[in-house]
Amino acid sequence: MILHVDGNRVTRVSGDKDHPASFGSLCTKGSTVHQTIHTPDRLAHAQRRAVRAGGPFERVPLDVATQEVADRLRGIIARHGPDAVALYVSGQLSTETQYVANKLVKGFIGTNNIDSNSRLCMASAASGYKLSLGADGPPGHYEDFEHADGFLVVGSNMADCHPILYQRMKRRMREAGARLIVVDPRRTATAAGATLYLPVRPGTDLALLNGWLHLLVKMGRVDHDFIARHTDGWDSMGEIIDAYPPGRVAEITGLPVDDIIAGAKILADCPRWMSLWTMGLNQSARGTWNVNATCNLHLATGQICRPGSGPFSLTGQPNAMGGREVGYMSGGLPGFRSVHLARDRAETEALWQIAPGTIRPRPGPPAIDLFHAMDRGEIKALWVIGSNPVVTLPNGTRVRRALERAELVVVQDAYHPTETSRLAHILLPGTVWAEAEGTMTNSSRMVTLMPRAVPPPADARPDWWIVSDVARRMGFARGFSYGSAAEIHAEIRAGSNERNNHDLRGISHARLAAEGPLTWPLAPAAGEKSTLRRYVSADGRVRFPTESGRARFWARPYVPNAELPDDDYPFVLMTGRVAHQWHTRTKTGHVPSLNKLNPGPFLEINADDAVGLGVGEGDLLRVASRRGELRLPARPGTNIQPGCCWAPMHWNDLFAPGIAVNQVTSENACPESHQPELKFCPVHLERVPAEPDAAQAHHTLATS
Ligand SMILES: Nc1nc2c(c(=O)[nH]1)N[C@H]1C(S)=C(S)[C@@H](COP(=O)(O)OP(=O)(O)OC[C@H]3O[C@@H](n4cnc5c(=O)[nH]c(N)nc54)[C@H](O)[C@@H]3O)O[C@H]1N2
Ligand SMILES: Nc1nc2c(c(=O)[nH]1)N[C@H]1C(S)=C(S)[C@@H](COP(=O)(O)OP(=O)(O)OC[C@H]3O[C@@H](n4cnc5c(=O)[nH]c(N)nc54)[C@H](O)[C@@H]3O)O[C@H]1N2
Ligand SMILES: [Mo]
Repeated sequence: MILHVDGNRVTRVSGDKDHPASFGSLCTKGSTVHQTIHTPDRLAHAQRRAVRAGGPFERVPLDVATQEVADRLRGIIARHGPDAVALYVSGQLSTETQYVANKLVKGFIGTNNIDSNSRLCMASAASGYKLSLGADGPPGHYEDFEHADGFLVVGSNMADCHPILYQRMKRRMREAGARLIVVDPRRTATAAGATLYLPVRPGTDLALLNGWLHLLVKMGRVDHDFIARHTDGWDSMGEIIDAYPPGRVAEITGLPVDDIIAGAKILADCPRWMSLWTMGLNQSARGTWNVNATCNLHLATGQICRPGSGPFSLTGQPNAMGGREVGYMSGGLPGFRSVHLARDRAETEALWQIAPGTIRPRPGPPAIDLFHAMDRGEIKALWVIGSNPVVTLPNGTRVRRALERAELVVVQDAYHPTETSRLAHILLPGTVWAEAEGTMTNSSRMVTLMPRAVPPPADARPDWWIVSDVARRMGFARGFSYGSAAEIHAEIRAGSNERNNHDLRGISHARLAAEGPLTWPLAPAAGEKSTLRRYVSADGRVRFPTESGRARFWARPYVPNAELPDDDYPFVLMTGRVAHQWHTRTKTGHVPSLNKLNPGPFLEINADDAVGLGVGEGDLLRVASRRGELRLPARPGTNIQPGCCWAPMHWNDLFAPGIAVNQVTSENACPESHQPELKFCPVHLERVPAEPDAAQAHHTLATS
């Protein structure tokens, strides 16, 4: 992206034709992003308040605020131990910020209480990849889009959420006749362009994926040579393969037998195909299993480790990959290392120059449990950086209560108010991406250096700088005396981990500034080229980063969702995104052209169900689950199957009261990844009279 700057302001942005991932394309949110930098609600100063419940914030100098944060954290640690403190961070921060936050918590405070919003997003992909292939991260590259003959898109609305990649896929379909299968309970904009669209029942993808394995075996499309040379566990798959004939899969998924077979035929006929998925698979109580079952299909057919193939999870947030690399979830350490492994802990202790045995061997609580521990009073201080958990974690009432009970809540954001910053004691003013130097990594392992284009407003400072400043004031000057993001990056580079194929040695800020984006693994030698496919060497040898060097099959049966619809809660609510809004709208809420395109909340329901409920377009529906309720205007239509409804996650308490979808969602989570089931929530629907307040919801954020 190229920024056009006039004085201290970004006045316009345009696509960068030379960028090797976007080739100059921008989506609507990208082309308007300059309108989100200089807004009236930018948090430009630190603020604090003594009495939290409704008390006023007062502006304080940044060094007074960071000193107070340091002192109060130290006080809480002295009284209650390090496990009384927690950080909750974000895939929207630079890798350098994610790295120093993790280092402060796991290396210096001495707890593993740090988790990130990736827990709600990519955790299942991460744990699924680790189990199936040996390491986190997609094995292939965006370049594979230009070699594939087929695309299997499961639980991903790419047209709205990854529009640039969607265009890339459509081009391949136009130019090379590539075919597209879309599996989604809603006929989305992505489904509209499909060769074959499969309106699966929510939560039943595992049966379909296993059913396709069954059919591919029957069709003789299994690559026995690849299985024998590069995988373990095929012997254990017999029962699963036998158990999912098309008739049974049809019963579970609600799909016609012929369509299930047609899907298998497309996969069987395509010489090279990739699978692409996002939250429809990850945000499930069986998220990890969904990912394993997807990998099984690729391993069984040898559709991996060669151009145009492979399982490819599309990353949600701009830098969730960077965060996964530096281990910013509760069990991670830099270089895709893990707190579970003694060798990984020892290497990280050496990198951080701290005493052997400092890093604790047990992961801290994953996001949902972290807020439970706060609710129980065990965690007393929380520092949130770049996230809005009050409205993005499931069962929001409980999250809010946990924050209200905490002794200290610090929120480091670029805007105020947000639903979360309203509950803080201390606000720290972070920068947005155009105001600070730092790197981000995309799903293709391509690292881009974001230069500083404009100075931050008033007291706002780069997030890595604020974290390091608090760390120094806590007494950890030795580990946090960084003068620049480049210095932090040099340390990250020193933590490269070749066992996980994570080689950053050829990547530095200087080289990124001179040459543009670079892809890891990249060895330091001059002229060295990055490997596009991770587990294949230049001479074509395949080796997965497991003990045996082989990938692994996992038999993953279909299991029904934990909380199923019943007489009291007969509908299934799914939640997600629309094309022109971003998450909780702290940025997109400022852009009139985007708000014109997607002006407000709604509940999509099937037209026949709307008749049964007696509602028409815009009529208000009460949506109640076992945990809470909200009110949304109905949008009847035929794109969603009967018995299901769908609401966007974007409009929350700041827009209008009683509309935040996570008031009703459940905390049921995948046992392996701890990612919650945000895509499946049984609800009761009922027509209620229109409320004047809700109808007149304000379209811009309040600034008090
Ligand atoms: N416009 C826009 N783009 C974004 C974002 C944004 O906020 N706005 N956020 C970014 C982030 S962080 C993320 S994680 C991605 C998310 O990108 P996506 O995952 O593509 O978006 P979602 O709308 O969350 O969900 C995708 C689809 O999953 C389907 N689904 C629900 N349940 C099931 C199921 O059981 N099986 C299957 N197969 N499908 C199911 C839904 O109908 C929905 O169409 O988007 C990124 N891009
Ligand atoms: N029901 C339901 N809930 C969901 C989902 C769903 O599909 N359905 N999706 C989940 C997913 S995939 C995700 S990724 C999460 C997202 O959840 P969140 O991360 O909580 O949502 P955001 O609105 O992106 O919050 C980011 C915050 O960081 C601030 N910010 C932005 N840039 C910067 C910066 O550079 N520095 C600092 N300090 N702050 C910054 C923004 O102003 C905003 O307040 O939501 C999850 N919740
Ligand atoms: Mo996400």
